[in-house]
Amino acid sequence: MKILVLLFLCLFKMSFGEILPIPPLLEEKDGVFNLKVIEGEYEFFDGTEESTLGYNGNILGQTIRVKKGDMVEIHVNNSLKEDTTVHWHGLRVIGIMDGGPHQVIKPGTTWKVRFPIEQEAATLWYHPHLLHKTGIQVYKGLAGLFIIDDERSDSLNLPKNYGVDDIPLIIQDKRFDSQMKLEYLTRNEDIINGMLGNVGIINGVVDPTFKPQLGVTRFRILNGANARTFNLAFSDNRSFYQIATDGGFLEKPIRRKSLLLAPGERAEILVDFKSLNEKVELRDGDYSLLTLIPKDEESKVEKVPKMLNQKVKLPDTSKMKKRYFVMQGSGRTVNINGKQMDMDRIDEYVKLNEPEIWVVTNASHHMGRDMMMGGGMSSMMGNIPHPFHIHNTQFRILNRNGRPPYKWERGYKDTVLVDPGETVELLVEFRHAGLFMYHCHILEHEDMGMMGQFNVSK
Ligand SMILES: [Cu+2]
Repeated sequence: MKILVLLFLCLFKMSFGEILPIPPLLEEKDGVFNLKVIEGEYEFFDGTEESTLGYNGNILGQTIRVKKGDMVEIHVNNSLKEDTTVHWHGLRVIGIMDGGPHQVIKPGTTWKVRFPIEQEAATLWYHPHLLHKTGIQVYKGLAGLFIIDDERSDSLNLPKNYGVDDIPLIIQDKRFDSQMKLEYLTRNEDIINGMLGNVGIINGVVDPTFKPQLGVTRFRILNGANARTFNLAFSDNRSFYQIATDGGFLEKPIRRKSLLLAPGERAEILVDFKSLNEKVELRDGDYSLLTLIPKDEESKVEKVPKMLNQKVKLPDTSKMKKRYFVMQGSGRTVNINGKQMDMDRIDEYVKLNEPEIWVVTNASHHMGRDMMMGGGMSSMMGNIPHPFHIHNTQFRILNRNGRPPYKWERGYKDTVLVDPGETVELLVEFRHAGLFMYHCHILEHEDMGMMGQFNVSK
């Protein structure tokens, strides 16, 4: 597969080695963030124009950056010929502002939301969530970052210069045919695995190059792929520090050599490039996603901070209500608790501000994590890890099959990868009322019905 891809790349002489584009920060106008959903034209490879979708551009979206305590107003204008929605993934907001499948934005109309930012500093994102159409709309380009700052993130000695030493990486994969035209759901296995690509894309570009300063660089990594879980590592096996999970900073940096990131998940990492003499690659398996070349410039940050966030104190969970979710089925039969998504059915009724435990099981049987870009792609039929995402909350992972969660997943999470045969217990709490979704973040699974609705009220 790899050789095949390389052959394609050579034949087509791609935009290879292009400098990593940084999604620009979206500027407020009269106190409003304006997003226009547009149909674009975009060349992933020279001379192969694709029809894409973007927010205020041909592909992806500008980065929305806000501060805890802000009242934020966003207007989303849909200039497409089809419906869309915009979901603020990871954000705690009331149901009608959540941007799920009920908040349809009709062609030619503008959806206006206004909400306070009440949660801590984190790297969130936004993307469409239209019933049965999330997969294709994200695949065609709709995804953007939503960054929250707070006093803590401002005061920590971390790289903070956006686009210089604080680098967003939206990692995706797309599949191109022999003519390098974009494909979507053209194979039977796509229904089972979700849409896996044969080319890695970062910030909309194939195999880009980035020149980090010589010192500590921060990467805010989003897995914005439809279905692929990336196992990220550097080609020289250098270690790095994970500093944040989906919903905020970890208590302290965790030293790691690889980072498994499922669709929908984010992580922030610090990498020290002081010792970078020649190029190093950020890879998934042996597939190179991003090439890093040293820049002749010192960075301002030389050290990794010792502490990042308050100590996590979990409440006594022994008497909390437990709610059970079993992800099962495969292909067109994927479901949760035997039910497929129904817009007219509310599956769970949850009390506002009352912490409870969600017990989430992946009822597939065998281990099947051979998903790397550089690895085989055929061996995951059926027994697929499912990334479970819950709207309107940042939760804590209490345990995996009864064992404590990994050190690096003890921060706030909104998406958790559940392996076949695994059960995870999540401490959830909802601070905003309304109707929300929980679902698998393999977008084709979501589109096929692996989703349910819960109502939060007093
Ligand atoms: Cu799934």
